[in-house]
Amino acid sequence: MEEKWWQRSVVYQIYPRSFQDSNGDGIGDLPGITDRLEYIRELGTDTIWLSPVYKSPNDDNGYDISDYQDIMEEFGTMSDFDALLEKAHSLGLKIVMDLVVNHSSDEHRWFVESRLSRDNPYRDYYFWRDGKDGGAPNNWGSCFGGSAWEFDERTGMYYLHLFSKKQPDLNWDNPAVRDEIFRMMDWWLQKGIDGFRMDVISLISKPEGLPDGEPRPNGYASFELCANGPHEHAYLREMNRRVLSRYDLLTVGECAGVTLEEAKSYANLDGRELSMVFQFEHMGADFHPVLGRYALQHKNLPKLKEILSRWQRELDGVAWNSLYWDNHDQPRVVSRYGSEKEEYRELSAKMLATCLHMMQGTPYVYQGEELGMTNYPWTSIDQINDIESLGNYRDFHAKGYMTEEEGVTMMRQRSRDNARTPMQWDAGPAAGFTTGTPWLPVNPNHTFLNAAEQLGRSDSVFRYYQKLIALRKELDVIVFGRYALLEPEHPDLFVYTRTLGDESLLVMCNFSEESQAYSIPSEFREAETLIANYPDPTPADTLRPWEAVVLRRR
Ligand code: TEU
Ligand code: CA
Repeated sequence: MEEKWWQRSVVYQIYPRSFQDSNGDGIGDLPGITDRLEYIRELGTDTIWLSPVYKSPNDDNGYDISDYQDIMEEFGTMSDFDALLEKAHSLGLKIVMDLVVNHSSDEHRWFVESRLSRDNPYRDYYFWRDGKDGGAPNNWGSCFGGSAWEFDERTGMYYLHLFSKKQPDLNWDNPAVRDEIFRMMDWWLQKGIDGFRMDVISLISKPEGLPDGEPRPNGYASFELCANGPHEHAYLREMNRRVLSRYDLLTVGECAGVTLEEAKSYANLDGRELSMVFQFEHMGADFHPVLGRYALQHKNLPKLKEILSRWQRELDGVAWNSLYWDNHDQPRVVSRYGSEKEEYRELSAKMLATCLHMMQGTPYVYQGEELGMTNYPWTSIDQINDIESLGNYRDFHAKGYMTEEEGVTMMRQRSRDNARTPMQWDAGPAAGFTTGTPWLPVNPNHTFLNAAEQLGRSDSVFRYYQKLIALRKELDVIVFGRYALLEPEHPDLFVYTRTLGDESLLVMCNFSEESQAYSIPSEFREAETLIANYPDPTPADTLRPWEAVVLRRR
């Protein structure tokens, strides 16, 4: 199988609202991104995933699109986008757009038409159903809390929204919807973009008859019961046949509820569907068994290792992994699995980066992750913008699962807003993100945790990510080597090997603040150090707090 360009890529994810403001309104925008492209290239990442920049009322910060072929007012104009794309390509950077087609905004013209009457030509672009027993058509819950159905007075029916009520689900079973979406995708590809990240693409084929599901503690069935539906792969293969296969793209499906078995279809190396998927199993390793993500949980490293190792082993040679800790929906990994203590923050950030970037798959670096940015020290629920955090807190508070004080602690540990505070460019006001008032507060630690300071320091987290990314470009063993986990039960050490022909790597990561005894396997005792997060050589039988070492044997 010949190598695909995206198998050696490292992708940089930008959440435009929080990346760089260029006109002082406190909101990031396209010209701001264009001004920062050299920074992204210097890191060594070669592809940018742009979270949505299309017209949107911003009920879910752009993941509710009202016009797929126009740019959101606050972010600029289509000519700003064209300038960004042109400069990115001139710098050798590719642009992957965020395709949000499981749902549109309720302000999209299709939905404005659809809700006008039961016999409107656009009625079946969405899911409209009569109520049942005086309530919603079934017991499905929105990912953002509450029911997944909204009653619409005008025609006396309910419409489906797995996310917010301003994000009605599109009916992919309607061929007219697929035609519209494939035409729009091709319009963007004709402009020269280099791929798509596909939002909740695993949910587009709903179960036949929309049956009730197993209720969770909040009384509703999980939206994830829609994952991997009856026509899922047929629709993706149709998309591939009619659009994707005509270009050389990176396509990554964000697949809530995807299983390893399903991923072997979604991300199969035969190229019939997508290049890769974002799976969520490893993100769930620290979830509360009952309250899920939005509850305080403790890390369980053996569980995390088992999940990641299973995906590494079972996709090898069959399909392709994405590799991520952070994105705009996740709390910052340094706060989640590393240490915020100043003496350990950078060490743990480099350790976490090493653990991920030495695996097989395409790594994603989320804006600020390359600096070791941390969660925000929220003090009140009122500071929170995120519709998902607020909706889930509201449900749990109403059910008595969570006091307001516990809610604030939960936000500090779990809220998506932890990833959405402004990018920390320098120590100045608003961290150089804006000359105005930022839409979300800047983390106070920007006075010492910022890009300007790290660009000027050879042992910074930024410079460490730069080395990791350069190694992937250089070494086939990182891109294609076979993965094997060592010490599966160790509660604090994550140790694995990668092997390709006569060459092998030993990756040792200490996920704890304590020194851990570990004897380097004899075959690696004379091996060279490929990269390490401590300046001096690692002891032969100990891993120091948050230590990461990669040994290479040829
Ligand atoms: O996220 C899909 C999704 O499943 C999210 O609910 C995510 O898993 C969750 O936030 C983690 O707890 C995508 C986008 O990434 C997210 O920003 C949008 O809010 C959502 O779809 C709806 O478009
Ligand atoms: Ca702006």
